[in-house]
Amino acid sequence: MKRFSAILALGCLLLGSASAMAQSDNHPMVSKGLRYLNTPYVAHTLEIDPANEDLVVNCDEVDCTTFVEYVLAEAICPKMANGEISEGQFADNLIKIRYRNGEIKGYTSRLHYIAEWVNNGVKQGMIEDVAATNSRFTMKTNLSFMSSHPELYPQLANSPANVATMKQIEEALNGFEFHYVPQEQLPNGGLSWIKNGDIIAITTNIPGLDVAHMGIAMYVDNKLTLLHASSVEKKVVISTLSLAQMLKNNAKWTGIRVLRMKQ
Ligand code: 2YP
Repeated sequence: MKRFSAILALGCLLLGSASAMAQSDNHPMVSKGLRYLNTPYVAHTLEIDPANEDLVVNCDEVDCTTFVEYVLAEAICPKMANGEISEGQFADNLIKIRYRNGEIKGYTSRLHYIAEWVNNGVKQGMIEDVAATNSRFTMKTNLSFMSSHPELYPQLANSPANVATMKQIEEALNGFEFHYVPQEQLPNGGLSWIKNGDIIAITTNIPGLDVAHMGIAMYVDNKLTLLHASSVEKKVVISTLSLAQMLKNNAKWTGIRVLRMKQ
């Protein structure tokens, strides 16, 4: 396992102890996710060294995806006798979550598209696709966003080879159906089979993209809300709007995929 900044990883785990008392009765994804409340939203924290893809652990600045990844990596850690979790286990989980088959082999080995992030997580036995077994609605993958917008990604803008590899990855991922809940099928009160702590991936009509945002399902006063790193509020928040209302308010958001960590 490639070394990473142990201090930062330790920070992730210490964050846990800061307010472990709060919400201790909640699902681990919620109780550990709540510890990130008010953590600043910062994009591109994984793009530290475009020439050298290595594990980045930075729980002090998160985007929607890294927030879910850090919480999941911690939530699936077995607890040690003293209730702590090991830094090495956290890092190993994070590599399994973030990289294809748990192997860091350059920028394109990172699971950039959530369609593949989900497939990998299911294959590695870390998550299950609960929308697949509870919703009859499906979408088909049609991914091309990264290879058609290389200028948005430093590791693509300067590397035709990486763009070509991303194109191959996109082609391999395309044409597959996945289950989701269309926006108009999601009530403010959520659905009986969507539980606290479920991972929500918000589907999109942006050409070439499958998912545009992620977060953690959290019922508040019988309303299904989203615990997420908000690029609008620039920090981790519990949405004041219901998830259903958030979808209605964003013309680019079409529905949700629902994943669940395996305990
Ligand atoms: C991902 O974007 C990136 C990964 O490269 C990156 O842009 C793509 C296709 N993938 O490793 C990862 C972590 O930084 O972010 C996410 C992005 O959501 C942002 C982060 C957000 O809402 O905070 C994932 O893909 C989740 O939804 C999409 C969204 N990307 C775009 O909308 C282009």
